[in-house]
Amino acid sequence: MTKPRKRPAQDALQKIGPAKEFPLGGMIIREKEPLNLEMPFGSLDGFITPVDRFFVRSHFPIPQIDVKTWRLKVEGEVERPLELMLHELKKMESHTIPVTLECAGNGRAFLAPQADGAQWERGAVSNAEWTGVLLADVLRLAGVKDSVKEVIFEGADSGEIKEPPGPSGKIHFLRSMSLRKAKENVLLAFRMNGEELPPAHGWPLRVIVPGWYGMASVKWLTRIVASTQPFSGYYQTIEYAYWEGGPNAPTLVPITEMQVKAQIARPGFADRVQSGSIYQVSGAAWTTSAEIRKVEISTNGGATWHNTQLLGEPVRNAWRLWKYEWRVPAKLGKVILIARATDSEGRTQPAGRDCNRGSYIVNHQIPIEVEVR
Ligand SMILES: Nc1nc2c(c(=O)[nH]1)N[C@H]1C(S)=C(S)[C@@H](COP(=O)(O)O)O[C@H]1N2
Ligand SMILES: [Mo]
Repeated sequence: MTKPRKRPAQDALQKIGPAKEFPLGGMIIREKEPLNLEMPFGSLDGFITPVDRFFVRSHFPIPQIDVKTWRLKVEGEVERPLELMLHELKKMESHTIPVTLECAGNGRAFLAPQADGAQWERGAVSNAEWTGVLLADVLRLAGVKDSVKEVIFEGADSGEIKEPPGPSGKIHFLRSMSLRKAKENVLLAFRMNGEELPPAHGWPLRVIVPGWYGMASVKWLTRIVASTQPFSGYYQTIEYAYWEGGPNAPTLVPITEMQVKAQIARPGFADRVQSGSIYQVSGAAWTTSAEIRKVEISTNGGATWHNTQLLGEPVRNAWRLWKYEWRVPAKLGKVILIARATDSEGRTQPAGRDCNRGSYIVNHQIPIEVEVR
């Protein structure tokens, strides 16, 4: 019997090594080293994004990890510091949950004036089913002390920050969250869509923070530190933070929760649609710790809106697919489509951009212009 051939893009994600060896079929390549791949969002065809189409966001090269020597360290203000091996984690009670990850820079390419950073369009968002252990269970094993305020996560990947202001020398990718959030629903995942976690997505172990932008879901996890102090590392302040007005002056706040958003998958920018036909407009919508209540669509640039049909069942912190049967006008010319989502907390996607968000959290309504012909 011949071995089934894997699809090329999947092979790419399974390999560790110089990115130039990767066949990157099907994905939009934003950067090869470090590897940054965008999901072709127009290919959205189901609730779960296949591993070979799930976007990849990395700041440093994929680290080489030997699972025999790899350990998850849990240290800092804990009663019992731990060094866990992968098979020990796999013996603990496991949980499987679908979670949508969106990079906080998704949609950056639509900002004007143009913002610095990877020019993500619609595809730095994907949805997978993650399997792992609850962070809360690991923290309980270690015995977190009462004085602890934050939990810090460190990835094995490292590199130099070339653009100022950054510290000199190599740094790792670290992020933190409050102890309260850490005990909520955070997963330490070793499987993705039922497969072994691929190297590009954090093998052998990654954090999955449901409802938060992707940067919180630290990949290639090696260390968890329980701390009594707020953490203000590079990826928590200089990057992945925004300005929020305060009583005295605006202060830098780390990015956390995803904001309500709908994206149109089809049609795409500058697509041609047949005059007088029925076109099935489709896409996905997501929010944080709530359900998507409605997704509306305008086919006349925002003048009037129609409800779309929400598909499947609501799943917290995973996207909801939607569709709309559009009676394409007979008149030829350009048409502007806009989608907007509202969640069960009454939050609606804003029409305009909030400038305090810098080059992150792009959730305002994005018009898609198509041509009727
Ligand atoms: N160790 C480590 N974890 C990381 C990153 C990274 O560069 N290094 N990138 C973060 C960012 S910005 C995002 S959006 C998600 C992307 O996860 P994915 O590549 O599995 O899609 O991983 C996060 N975790
Ligand atoms: Mo990100």
